[in-house]
Amino acid sequence: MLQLKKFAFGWLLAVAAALLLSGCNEETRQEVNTDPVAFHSGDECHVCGMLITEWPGSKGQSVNTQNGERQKFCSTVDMFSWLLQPENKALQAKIYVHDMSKTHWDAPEDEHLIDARSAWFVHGSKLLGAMGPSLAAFSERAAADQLVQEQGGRVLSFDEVTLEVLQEISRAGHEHAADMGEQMQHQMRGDGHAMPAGDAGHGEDEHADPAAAAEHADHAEEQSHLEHEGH
Ligand code: ZN
Ligand code: CU1
Repeated sequence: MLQLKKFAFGWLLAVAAALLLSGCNEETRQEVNTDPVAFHSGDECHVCGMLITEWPGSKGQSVNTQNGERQKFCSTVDMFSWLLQPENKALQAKIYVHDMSKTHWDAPEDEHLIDARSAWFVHGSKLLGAMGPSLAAFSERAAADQLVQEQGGRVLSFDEVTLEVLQEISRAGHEHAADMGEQMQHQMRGDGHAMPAGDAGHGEDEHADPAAAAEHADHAEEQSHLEHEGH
């Protein structure tokens, strides 16, 4: 009899412990906050390390829905280049980007972060983001179409942004950096003559060149005025 009681007690303890444990798990799961958070002045891009808020254009952030881990990105371009890596593709994550129909290209406001998976992206417009050529994000297809009409490019859904698209962007970025380098050399020489093409900018991360990067920012500023006329 005593033996049986002991057994029953032990069993009860085991059940209680199991309940407690599962209760704890339940709680940690509920604690994962997948809402978007603000970008702060010290935030660095998870991909390129640039200070995110110092650059124009749609930015991105990712929240792992399992463990709450967050990554922030200087641009939608860097966000996709991270997201499309094989090890991150299967990630269960909430992804956010700035809706450029609601906020200013130069300094996007975080209250206009939207779900990236249902957003539209304009690839190939003249708008320059943190990494040069951009993927401008919009909640509404019509707003994306409008940017294409004004500035060229084409509209892509979240799933249509592939590694091939990122390669096109990176190629365009290098050409852009090369143009910039050439222009600057012209300016420094003080002549308008064509010069041996030189390989300025080629084969170099354009971020390594602060002068070229500053040029990017200037251009993005000019262009953002166009974008905002209608608002
Ligand atoms: Zn970056
Ligand atoms: Cu960057």
